[in-house]
Amino acid sequence: MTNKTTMPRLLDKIDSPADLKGLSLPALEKLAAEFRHEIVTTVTNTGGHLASNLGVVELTIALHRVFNSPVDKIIWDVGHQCYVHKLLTGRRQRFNSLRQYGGLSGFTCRDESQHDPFGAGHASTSVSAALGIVTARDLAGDDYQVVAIIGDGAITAGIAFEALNQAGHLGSKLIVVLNDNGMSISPTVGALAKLLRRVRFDEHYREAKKKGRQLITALPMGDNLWQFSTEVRDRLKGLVLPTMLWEELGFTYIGPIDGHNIHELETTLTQVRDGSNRPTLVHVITTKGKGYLPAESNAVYFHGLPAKGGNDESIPTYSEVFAQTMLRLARNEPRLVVVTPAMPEGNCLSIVEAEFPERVFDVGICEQHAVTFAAGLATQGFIPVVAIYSTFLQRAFDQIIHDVCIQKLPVVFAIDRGGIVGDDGKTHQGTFDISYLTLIPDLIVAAPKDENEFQHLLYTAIKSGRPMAVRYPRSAGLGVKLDTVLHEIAIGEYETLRHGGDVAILAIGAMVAPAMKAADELALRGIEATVVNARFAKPLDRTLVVDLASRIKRMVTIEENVLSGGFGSSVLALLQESGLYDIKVKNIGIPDEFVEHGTQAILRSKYGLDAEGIIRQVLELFPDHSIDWTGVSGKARTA
Ligand SMILES: Cc1ncc(C[n+]2csc(CCOP(=O)(O)OP(=O)(O)O)c2C)c(N)n1
Repeated sequence: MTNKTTMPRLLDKIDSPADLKGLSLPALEKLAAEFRHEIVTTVTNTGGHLASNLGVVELTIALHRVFNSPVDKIIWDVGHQCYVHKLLTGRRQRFNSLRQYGGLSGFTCRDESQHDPFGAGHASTSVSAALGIVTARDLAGDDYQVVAIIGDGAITAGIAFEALNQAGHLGSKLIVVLNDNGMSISPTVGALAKLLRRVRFDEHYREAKKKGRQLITALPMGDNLWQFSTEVRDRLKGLVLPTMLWEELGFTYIGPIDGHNIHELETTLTQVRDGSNRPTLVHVITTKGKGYLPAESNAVYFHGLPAKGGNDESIPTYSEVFAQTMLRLARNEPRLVVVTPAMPEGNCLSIVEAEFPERVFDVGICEQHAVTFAAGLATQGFIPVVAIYSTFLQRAFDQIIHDVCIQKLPVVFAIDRGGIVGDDGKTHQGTFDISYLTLIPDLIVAAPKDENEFQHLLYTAIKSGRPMAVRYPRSAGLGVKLDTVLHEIAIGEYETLRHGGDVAILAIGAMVAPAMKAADELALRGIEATVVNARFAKPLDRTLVVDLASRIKRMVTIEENVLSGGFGSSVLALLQESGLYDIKVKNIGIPDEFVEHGTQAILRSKYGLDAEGIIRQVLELFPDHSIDWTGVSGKARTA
C-alpha cells in the first residue's frame, strides 16, 4: 500500500459526514486508500483491531453518504470496526490517541460522540439495540433510519437471533447490514457460516444473481426496484435456499453485494433506505484486512494487534501455559474436552486442536451456550474445560448457576484476562469475576500466584470432580520454572510466603508478586509483613485468616477485582462472623467505577495495585508509626 505524502490529503478535509457528500467516485476511492493508510500507520503503533477496520472502509463511506448520522442511527456491532467511522465523525485529530489512557476508545462509545448512538465492545448486541431504537422511533412518531452492521461472526450469537426473531415479528423498518467476511477472529464456525459460504461461493447463485442484476439495470430509471427484486428473489428461490432463511425470519433479503464497491453499496443502500418499510437484511461481502496484504493474507493475526513494544516474548503468557497444560492433561485424560466461544486464538488452543481436533469445540460467539454445552458433556462423564475471557463469561452468569452449580457438575472454568486487561477498556476489564463467582454456592474459585502454580491449579480443577474456576491474568508469567510433574493443591489451603508480626497481607492471583515486593520495601521501613498467597477466593482458608487476624491485628487484602463483593469483602465477613471486631483491615482493589482504557501499568498504578500503591496503602494502617517516607509517592499520606 502506498500513500503519496506530497499530495494534499482529502482526509484532512473530512471533519464530518457532510464533507463526504459532494465527492466524486474517484475522490471517494482515493479517500478510501487514505483511510487505510491512516489506520495502518496508527494501529501498528497504538495497537487495535486492524483487519476488521480495513475490511469496512468502503462500507463505512457508503453508509455515511447514504444515511444522515447522527439523525439516522448507525450501530456497529462489537464496535471494533468503527475506526473509519471515528475518522469521519470529528475524531480524526485525536485518532493517534486511540486506546491510549485518556484518549479515544477502541470501540463505539456514547460518551465520545453523538455519532455513536450505542456503545459496544462485546459482540452481537447491535440488532437488539437497533430494534429498541426503531421501536422508540415508531412510538414517538419519528421517521429516521436505523442501521445495524453485524459481522458473520457476531451474528452466530443467540442474542442476535433473539433480536432478528422479534424484528421479524414487529415488522418495522430496520436495516441490518450483514458484513460477511467469512471470519470471526478465526474462521467463523457453524451451520450458519456454512450457509453464508454457500451464498458467497455458489456458482449457480452468482450466475443467477448476475442475470437478475442485468434484468434490473435494463429497466427504465425510477421503476419500482422492490417489484423487481422480488421477481429476482422468486427466480432465485429454487436455486438458492440459503437466502430464504432471512425471508422466513421476516426480512427482505438483498445481496450479496460487493462490499468494496462504493457505487454498488451506495446504490443498494439508497434503494433500501427509500424502499420497503419492512425489516431488511443487506448481505455485504467483504475481505478482512482489505488493501493491506499482510492483513489480507493473515487476518487472524491482524485481527487485533498489540501496541508497539509489547510484552517480553521469552516468557510464556498465562494463555500459553494454559494451552500447554491442557495438552499435557488431555494426553492422559481421555475425558478432557475444551470448549471455547470463538476465542481459540486468544486462548492459544491451536496446539491442543492440532493433536485432539475432536476434543476442542469452538462454539461461536455463544458464551451462554458454551457453558450449558459443557454442562451437558459433564452429565455424561466428560470433564469439560470452558476456556473463556473473564469479561465474556459475564454473559453466562445464569448458566453457571442454573446449569452447572445447582447440579454440581464438574465443569472447569479457565478464566483468561482476569483483572485489568488494559487497552480494550471498560467493556473488557476482567474485574468482576471474583465477585460474581464467589457468591455462587458449590463453586470453587482459585487464582494462581504464578504460571507454575497455575498448571497445578488446572490439574487440581480437573481432578476435583466439582465445578471450579481458575482465573488468570492477561500477561506473561513471572518467568518461574514449570514443574514437570503436576500435583493437586488442597482446596482452600493458602500458602504463607513470608512471616512478619506487624501486618498480614493476603494477596490473590497476580497481586501476590507486587505484595511480596511491597513487603520487602516495608521491611526496609521497619514494618514486618506476613504475606499470604490466598490462592482460593472461595473457599477461604478460614483457620489461617482467623489465626493471623487474631495475632497480628492488622490485615490487608489485595485483589485485582472490584472491592464490592470481592475477596476482601469475604475476608471482612469472616472476621465479623468470627467476632474479630477490633482488627484494622484495609481492602485494596478496584473502587466502584468502570475502569478506562490504558496500559495495565498505568491502570494498576492509578488504583494502587502495584508495589508502590500497596506500600502507600499499608502505611495508612500505621499512622503513629515512625516511618521513613522517602521514596513513597506524595499521594501516600492520605491517612
Ligand atoms: C461476547 C463477545 N465474545 C467475544 C468477543 C471477542 N471478539 C471480538 S471481535 C470478534 C469476532 C467478530 O467477528 P465478526 O462479527 O465477523 O467481525 P469481523 O471482525 O470479522 O469483522 C470476537 C469473537 C467479543 N467482543 N464479545
